[in-house]
Amino acid sequence: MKACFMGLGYIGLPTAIIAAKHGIQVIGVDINPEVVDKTNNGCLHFIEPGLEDMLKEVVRDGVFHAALKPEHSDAFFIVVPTPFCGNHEPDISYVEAATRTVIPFLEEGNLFVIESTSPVGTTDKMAKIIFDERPELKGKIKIAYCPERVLPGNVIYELVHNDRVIGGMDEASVKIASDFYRIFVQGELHPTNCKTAELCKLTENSSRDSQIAFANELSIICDKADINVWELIKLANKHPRVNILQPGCGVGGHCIAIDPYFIATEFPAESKMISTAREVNNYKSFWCAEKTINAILEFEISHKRKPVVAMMGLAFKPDIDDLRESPAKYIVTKVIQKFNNADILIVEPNLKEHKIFKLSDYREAYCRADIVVFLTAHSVFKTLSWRDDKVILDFCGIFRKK
Ligand code: SAJ
Repeated sequence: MKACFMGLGYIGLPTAIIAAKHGIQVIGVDINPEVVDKTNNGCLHFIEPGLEDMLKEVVRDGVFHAALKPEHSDAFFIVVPTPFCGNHEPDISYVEAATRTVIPFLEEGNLFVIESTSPVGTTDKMAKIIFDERPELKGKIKIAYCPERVLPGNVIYELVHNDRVIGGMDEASVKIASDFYRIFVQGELHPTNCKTAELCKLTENSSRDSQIAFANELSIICDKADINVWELIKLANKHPRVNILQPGCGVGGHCIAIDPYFIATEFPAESKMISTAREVNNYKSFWCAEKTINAILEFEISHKRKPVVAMMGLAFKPDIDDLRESPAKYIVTKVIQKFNNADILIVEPNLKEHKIFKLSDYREAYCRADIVVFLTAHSVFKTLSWRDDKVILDFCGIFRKK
């Protein structure tokens, strides 16, 4: 069995490596020559615990190699990004480009799978592109959509143990795709059609976005009502059928902050709640920036001097170094733009340096600051003690006080 993975990013590379570890001969393809070189040298181009050792092993054993072009294989996997354009419309041009690249290498009996998060109908569109160019392959290859659902930081475990949805163009495609994933997936494989699988992936992330929006909306209500939102949610969650998530300074990352738009732009009239959840979560970041700006202005008026401000966290979620779509980064940028010559200390303990922000040590910043703004709930911040002599804006529940 030989498999070709198109895209060596956060999902494509780990999946390719796990497949290679399970006896499949794997070629990983990327358009970036640096990624290809690094990968062939056994080096990861992003952080994922445990993965680099596995990469070194499969490269050394000769079961995996990276290249700029695909090769004839039994199965092809499209695992490239699907970003969105300015108006939040999904951009499937990478999926289409990768599909067009593999078309000349497809042969009778092959399996073609899309894993990239995609708007509903993408697999059908790619099938049409394939058969327009290679009509002789109609009915002779199997086509499926099989989304991933792993959490960065726990990818090796989740790739193997999570259940997967296998959406096939027909029953035979479901069967052949399931046979492939069964080689390394210990979770259950759930058969369906392509469109349901496409919407299922978008639904999972939209569901989480909506649940976080509920928590974020509660936090704004509680602020106005002078109620501790952390205590409120803890108490409400004592109900056997209530499970409210935690508020924060908005929703970031490359999945939850993006995927709901793939439903909202395609079904604008129908997706009221999904669109509103996006608005609520975006508004929460704006609200946190305004709160910070007001706290600085109030301090200036009451103390007749500018405060030292510590902005605690830049990453989009706790204990990672990933700043993509980060609400914390957005808030820090807004505050700096407003007070460009103020004494603002920026803290991100998971980064050594940043090309735009000058970073400070978290203990020093906490000690020096008059106003402390907690944006990301990094574990190290929880080692700090509450200080009554500081203005503390705790947007992510470090101290869980009002
Ligand atoms: N967040 C909150 N409150 C919470 C939980 C999260 O504000 O109670 C925020 C985080 O701080 C972060 C954002 O939500 O800014 C997203 O973080 P996350 O940990 O919920 O999710 P991601 O983006 O790292 O990964 C998600 C996962 N999807 C779901 O949990 C439904 C993951 O399983 C997917 O594979 C991934 O998206 C993806 O690639 O689609």
